[in-house]
Amino acid sequence: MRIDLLTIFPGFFDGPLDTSLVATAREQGHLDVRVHDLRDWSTDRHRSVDDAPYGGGAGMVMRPDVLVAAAESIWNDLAPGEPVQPPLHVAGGERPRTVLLTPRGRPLTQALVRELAGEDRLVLLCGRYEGIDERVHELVATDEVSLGDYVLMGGEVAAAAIVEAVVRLLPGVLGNAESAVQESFEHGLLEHPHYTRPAEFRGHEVPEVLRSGDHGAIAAWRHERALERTRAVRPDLLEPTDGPG
Ligand code: JCH
Repeated sequence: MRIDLLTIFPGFFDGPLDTSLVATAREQGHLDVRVHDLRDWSTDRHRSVDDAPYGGGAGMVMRPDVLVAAAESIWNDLAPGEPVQPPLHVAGGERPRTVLLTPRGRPLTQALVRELAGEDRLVLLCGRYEGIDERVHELVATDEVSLGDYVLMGGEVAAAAIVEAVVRLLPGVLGNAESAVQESFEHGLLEHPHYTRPAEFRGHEVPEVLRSGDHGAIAAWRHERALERTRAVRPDLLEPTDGPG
């Protein structure tokens, strides 16, 4: 899969993209991630990407000209400033899935992550300031996604979350053992508790059943603990119509 990230803080992604499984996925060729500085599509000598809001009010808004130009370049695999031929999207097809991170978007769920992981290409557009000109929502975004009901300072943290969640679903990225575990977690319950050595630590013991070698009993215990935890902190997940899919 190829993922293009558009941001005014390209350095933000140095950590997330060079760490752990994401770094390995890139080295092994499962993932081609490219980070682009939105200012490269600015046309004035100050490289500005924002402007004052029509109608007044505090703060600044991201400009549609810069963001639309950036998206069109990326869709067509062109460098900043290279002219884009009409019809202004990828020749011979649809534009790639282009996700605008925003607190007003559809909440990120494992179901959406699975859907995004099935794409050949993703474009993740990170705004800053008080928001993004509405024409960018209309002309660029195929999806508007929120990380959750709280306000971040920009889209970068949400984009990094999408990259991690999507990359671990790419074929070949997780080993077989981890993939099998993942399937069970995707059935809509929170995780059961995990333990490693020692069997007793500061007076806290590993439950006897986990040391029994009885795999049926272990599976039943884990399912009970998962249900218990889900009931306590996320009862909404147990509603048949309202789960993560
Ligand atoms: C963002 C901001 C006040 C936005 C600018 C771009 C995503 N789940 C989630 N929370 N926050 C975001 C997000 C994504 C992109 C941007 N901001 C800051 C500040 C706003 O209005 C209340 C909107 C926040």
